[in-house]
Amino acid sequence: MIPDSLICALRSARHVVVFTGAGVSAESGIPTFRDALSGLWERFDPSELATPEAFRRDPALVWGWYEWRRMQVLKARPNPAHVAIAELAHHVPRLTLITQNVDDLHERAGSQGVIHLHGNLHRPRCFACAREPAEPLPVAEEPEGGRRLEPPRCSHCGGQLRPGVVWFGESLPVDALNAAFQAAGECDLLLSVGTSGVVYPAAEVPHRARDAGATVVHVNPQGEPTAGNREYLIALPAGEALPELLRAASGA
Ligand code: BV8
Ligand code: ZN
Repeated sequence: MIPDSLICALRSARHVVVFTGAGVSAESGIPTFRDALSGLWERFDPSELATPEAFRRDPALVWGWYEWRRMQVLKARPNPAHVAIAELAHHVPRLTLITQNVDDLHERAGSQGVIHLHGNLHRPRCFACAREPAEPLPVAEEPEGGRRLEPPRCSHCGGQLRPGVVWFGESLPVDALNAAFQAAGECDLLLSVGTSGVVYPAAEVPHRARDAGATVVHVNPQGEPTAGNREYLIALPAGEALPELLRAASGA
């Protein structure tokens, strides 16, 4: 299933980058970014709901969506893909994990130093003064399909809390993006796992690795056939493909 040339590239790589999107969490039961709009939010397009304008217009609708997603994450568990990625770090000289996801399943699988390009669900902050709440937020038991929820107030200035994610039209955290581009530019091999590659500038990461001469592997059941002799497509779910790639890298 994994071509010999790719096994060879995996075993000789000095620096591997793993770049993940919502597909890596799909087998944990977390809907992919496009599928996250069901229930109360099924009539919305993510790029109109995941925006500061949507939050200003209807904070309870947007906060309710993120709390519903946060509750789903808290109920979910890392799947074999998250676990294999965490284990892979012990079988290659250097591994940089970059994710577009706002869940913490990579960390819960044991990955360290995860670069979150789009923030994370567990770090809400005040929309007005940007301070984070002193206490972690309680988790409301969400009804099926979710509901509107008034955002809590900032204990410092009384402003509304917002999710700690990067919305459309907002800049990515500069340090995270620079670290991601730096790693992409110097790696020998990049595994792109479960992303549709449509949102920029994050989607540039695999392109920079390819342009810098790295081998690029796309793990995606609906992936596009690849061109070039250093690009591979493994059209399997991440939960199957990553343990295979780990076995190939570790020589097991
Ligand atoms: C910025 C956090 C400006 C929030 C997210 C026109 C052209 C180009 C760009 C633009 C444009 N108009 C506007 C833009 C910019 C815009 C953009 O790229 N828009 C897109 C829609 C065209 N980008 C931005 O606004 C960014 N900011 O540009 O700032 C700026 C510049 C300077 C100064 C000031 C401002 C900010 C974008 C960040 C948005 N936030 N997430 C939240 O989570 O709610 S994006 C979100 O969608 C994800 O984080 C991810 O990045 C993206 C796509 O999601 P994926 O992870 O790829 O998931 P998806 O569902 O799409 O696909 C899942 C894949 O998995 C599928 O391919 C599927 O086949 C596969 N899969 C399914 N199951 C499995 C699987 N794979 C493996 N195993 C399985 N089991
Ligand atoms: Zn505040």
